[in-house]
Amino acid sequence: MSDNLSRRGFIAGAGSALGVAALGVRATAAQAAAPIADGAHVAALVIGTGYGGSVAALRLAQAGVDVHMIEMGMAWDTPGADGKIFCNTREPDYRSYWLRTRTKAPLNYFLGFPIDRDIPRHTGVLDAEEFGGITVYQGRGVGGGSLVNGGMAVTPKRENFAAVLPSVNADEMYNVFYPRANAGLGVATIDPAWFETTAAYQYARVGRKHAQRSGFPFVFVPDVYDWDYMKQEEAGTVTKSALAGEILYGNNHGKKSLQKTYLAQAKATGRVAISPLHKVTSVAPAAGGRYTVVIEQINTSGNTTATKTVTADRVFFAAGSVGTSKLLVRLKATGALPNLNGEVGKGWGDNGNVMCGRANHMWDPTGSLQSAIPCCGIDNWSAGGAFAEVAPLPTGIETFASFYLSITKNPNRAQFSWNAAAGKVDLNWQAAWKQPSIDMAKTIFDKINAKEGTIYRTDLFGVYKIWGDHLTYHPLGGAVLNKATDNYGRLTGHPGLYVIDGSLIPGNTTVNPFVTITALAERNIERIIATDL
Ligand code: FAE
Repeated sequence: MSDNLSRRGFIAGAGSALGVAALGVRATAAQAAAPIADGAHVAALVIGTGYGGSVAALRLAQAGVDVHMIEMGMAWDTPGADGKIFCNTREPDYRSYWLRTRTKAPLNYFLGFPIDRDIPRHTGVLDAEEFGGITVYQGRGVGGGSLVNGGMAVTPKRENFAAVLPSVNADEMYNVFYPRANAGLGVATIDPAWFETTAAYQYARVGRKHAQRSGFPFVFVPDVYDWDYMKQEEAGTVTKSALAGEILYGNNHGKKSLQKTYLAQAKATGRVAISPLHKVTSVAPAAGGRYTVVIEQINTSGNTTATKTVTADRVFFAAGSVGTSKLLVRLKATGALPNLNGEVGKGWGDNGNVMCGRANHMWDPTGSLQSAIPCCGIDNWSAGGAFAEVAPLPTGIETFASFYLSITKNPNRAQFSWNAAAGKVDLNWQAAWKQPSIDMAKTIFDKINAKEGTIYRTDLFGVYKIWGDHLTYHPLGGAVLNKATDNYGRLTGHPGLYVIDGSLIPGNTTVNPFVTITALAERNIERIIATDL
């Protein structure tokens, strides 16, 4: 498509936005509330409502472009019979898992006993998506991963950035786009004085003591949780949320999910509509440089209730690393998007995630009250290739356990490929590929155990199983920047298609990923708006 043609496409879209605006605020609000109609035409269609999608929607709308966001998960704006939108980590119900009849908790044993339980099949908020060698946890719903994650909002150390995104100008990122992302997300750090005194972070202070006695740098980690709200939770003046174990299946109060930040701002422009319980199944070129997008509307049992075909001038893939990779690999292999290049599906990594617990002595309790929001970590990246979050075990009872999620420099990368016989996309990650992560995590915890005279917990991931090495929370890659796309996320071979989520990042961010996903999206959309509109 020529520049002129692409500009015409966007102007047509902007024109329809002006038409809606001329009808007044009520028409705009009605447009925002209604799901997308069969046969509709939109200027910009965004697949997914996580970090990348939310940044794209807000910035496009601010530039005057009408945006429709398509989200396969639920809206998560209506309380259930118990008055709560989300269920508690300790009492998973129909709201917890995406289309499963039994929970699949990341930490699935306690004292050696399995803790998973039966639940009704429902479009719940957490997807435990199983591939041959790994279970990939992802958020489902308006807000994507921000609905279920710990909110740890970490900017990588500048000296590590070249390994994270080698083709991106680090000066621009650290001077402009990381600050913009942190501001947009509402990132803040715990009050250090409160940290020293609150019972809710005794587990973190024990984690710090053990790290420092073994000579490891201990760092506070910023978060998007409202820290003042958490203080009020402790004081008993507001409804408890982080201090009541709300996290993995959604947080009802203090966490600033995307619904409260980027998406709230995007909706306030009047130009952004969202269709929840709608899943994109196909994108293919149409006449006039546009794209035909096929969307299945589903009910809360996951059954398709309608199939809609719409057209869009621009399509932004923001379905997350797994969602975007699966779509692109299938659409290339089945001929819908034949010009995508051979890099599509490659470069996928697990951010080196591995979990473990340590058994503390009886005189080192970690506390029965544990804030579900982590606030600190142990940095052994340069010496041992591991950054370990001191994570909570918010069971409500004293466990004498210290629990950690390590992010490691695991070099293994997997590839998504189309399995025509089975009609699905496979990922060739091997379970044994976690061994480098275990070895790197051991550079921290073997030393701490030796110093403290303690041992690993063997009862949290099975019977006599030390390592939580079967999963990741941080899928990254599959449509890597400057390989499957150009250096700003434009998919090669199909002008008007963009990738703007975690699939751009080649497998590792050295720390928790969403700040980098957000900052990269801010960088790319600024360029796309300036040059492609
Ligand atoms: P993401 O947020 O996953 O959004 C993609 C959206 O697209 C989802 O809402 C999907 O439902 C939707 N979607 C997928 N396919 C389709 C389709 N075909 N049609 C329509 N919609 C579709 O993508 N990261 C941190 O930095 N700090 C943390 O503390 C942290 N904790 C985590 C804890 C848990 C339990 C989990 C699961 C993740 C955690 N993460 C954390 C990772 C973080 O949430 C993740 O990297 C980002 O959410 C990825 O952002 P994307 O925009 O790539």
